[in-house]
Amino acid sequence: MTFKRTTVTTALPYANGPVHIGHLAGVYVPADIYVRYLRLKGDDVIFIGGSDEHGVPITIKARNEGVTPQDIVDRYHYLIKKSFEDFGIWFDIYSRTTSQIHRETASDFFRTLYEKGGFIEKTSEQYYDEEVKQFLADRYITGTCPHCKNEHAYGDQCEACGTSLSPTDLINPKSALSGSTPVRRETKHWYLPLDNYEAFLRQWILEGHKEWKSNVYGQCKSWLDMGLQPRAVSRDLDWGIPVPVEGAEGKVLYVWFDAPIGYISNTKELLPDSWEIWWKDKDTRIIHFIGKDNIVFHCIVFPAMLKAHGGYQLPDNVPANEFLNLEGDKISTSRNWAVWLHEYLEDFPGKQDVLRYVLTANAPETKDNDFTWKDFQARNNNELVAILGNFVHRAMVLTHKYFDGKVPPCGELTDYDNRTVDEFIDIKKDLEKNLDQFRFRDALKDAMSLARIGNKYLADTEPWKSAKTDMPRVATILNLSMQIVANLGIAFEPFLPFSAAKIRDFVGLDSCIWADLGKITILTKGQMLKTPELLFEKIEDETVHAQVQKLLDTKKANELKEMKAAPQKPDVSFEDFVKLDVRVGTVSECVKVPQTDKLLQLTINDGINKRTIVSGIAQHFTPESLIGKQVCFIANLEPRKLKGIESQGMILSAETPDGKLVLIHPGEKVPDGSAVK
Ligand code: B3M
Ligand code: ZN
Repeated sequence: MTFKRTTVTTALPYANGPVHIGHLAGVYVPADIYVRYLRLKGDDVIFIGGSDEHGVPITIKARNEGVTPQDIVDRYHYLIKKSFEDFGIWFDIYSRTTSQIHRETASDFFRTLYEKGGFIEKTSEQYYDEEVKQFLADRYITGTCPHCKNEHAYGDQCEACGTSLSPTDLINPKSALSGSTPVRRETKHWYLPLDNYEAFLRQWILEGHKEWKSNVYGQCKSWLDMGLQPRAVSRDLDWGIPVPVEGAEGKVLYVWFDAPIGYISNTKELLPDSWEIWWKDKDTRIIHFIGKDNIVFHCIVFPAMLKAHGGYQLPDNVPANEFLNLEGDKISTSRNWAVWLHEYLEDFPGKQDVLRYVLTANAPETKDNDFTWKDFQARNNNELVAILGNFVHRAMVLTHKYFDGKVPPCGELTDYDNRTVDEFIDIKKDLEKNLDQFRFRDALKDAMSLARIGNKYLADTEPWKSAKTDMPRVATILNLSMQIVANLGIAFEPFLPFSAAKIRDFVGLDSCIWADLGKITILTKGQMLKTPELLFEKIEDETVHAQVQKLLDTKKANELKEMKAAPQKPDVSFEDFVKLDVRVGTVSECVKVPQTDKLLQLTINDGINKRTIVSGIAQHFTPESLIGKQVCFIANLEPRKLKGIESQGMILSAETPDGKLVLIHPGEKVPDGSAVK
């Protein structure tokens, strides 16, 4: 198939949190590799990104923080945009779905479909909160899961057992807005009759796009085999783009209706006069990079919308990835189980390419994959440092040593030299094939093989040996080596843009054109090289241990958060309560009770006397740490003997859910003997 230009889009991330390694690995790094490759080839390409700023989760976050949804999206839009820029993911435009142009574009799109009779109007019963006078989004309804009896299930899903629910499945539903029991009320919505497009979609995808990745094709097939149903494209919500027809007050476009139109709006914003050729011309190829959870929207719903509208090209390919896990667990924003891009850059400044490398080498292209810090370290040390960095550095150092840093002249090539060049060109072809077919892991392996060829060439030709006898041969070897270095400055440009730019700078290469890859005449004789610098540095054990520790701390914090307080004991009467005599005293002495692990013997100044209390807290406090501290104690507990010592009371402490003890102190110093009431 021939085409003249390519429109590349990436999923618009929700602007309700920062972006993490899962986003990069799944969508943005592969898209960026692809776009950089097309640009190197001189193809006409636009790279469209942006934030998705509508939807219920944003409103929930805003409500929890007591700010407006606009505040939330403003905060995260700029943070996300900056993270992408920092990692070299350079969109032609990164805009937002709250822009005016998007509002108009999405509105017009809806109106066109509406006027063509492309929707069904349906009235159905939905939950309504009478206190706050609002229909409730599924996420705003909680109740008991009918399957596992978890009492905190949401109207769309039970997170305890993973079942998808609809709000009416919940037992004892409650509104998350007011806590009241919602009532059912009729509401009208517009539905896109996907079933009408089923035959067309079957033909277009199942017959027409057998070349799609098998995970994408398979998901489409199973959706189509299950049969498509009409889907509501409006919601009762006050955050979003108003439904632009009469009688739709208080209703907005469903976020998944407006978001993909965002690709078009952002193109319009970028190219007000020529945007149409990028979406409507039949010689344009459209590629959507997304994660697997977005497949149905990009392969089924959005194409049906475009088809219903008319005039638009459909995507040519949707190379969706599976998910990246982190150290064996699913990445989760709410559980803070992630490596956030902005935090990574604080801990590893200047090491964008290391992360890009690891995420590509390990990309979840065909199945879910795991990111581990150990693998990160190993790939950096054994691959980037030992192969790519090492070769570039060695070739530069040798050229400085023998030729004062100038590219030496190339003499006659030996058979071995020619075989090396041929092998290089063969790998280039493989690399191209992999890039063309969205196999970026394999493509990166090919690029690394090119660097390996360089290392092997130096090791086999041993120019330091010939230096004693045959300087013209040394010149040829180092000329060819430096040509390979320059080639790597091109080959790695899609994958490791920062390092590739450094390589090109080392050798004074201004242009970077894919067609030059494989040529051994890139550098001219006499060209001055820069002083060699290391491209990558070893990552030490301590560094990765610190990252692992950070995650372990997160895990611990999550576990504590999830631990529930013990159920309450039966009620006691006020009369019973006042029988307890609780007082403040100061610990004047404290020793461990011999031959026990748990017991401390404390002497307490209680304002009248000194009294002895024996307490089972030795595993939580050292005796010295308690001396001089004010504590609260029960003064009238019946004395009892512990290990032969009479204990006259009991010290009060709080016990955390994981069993740690914290002493109860008065908030400020009070006279000993003060009563606690
Ligand atoms: N915001 C979902 C996501 O971030 C959604 C993608 C929209 S693409 C048009 O996974
Ligand atoms: Zn459940």
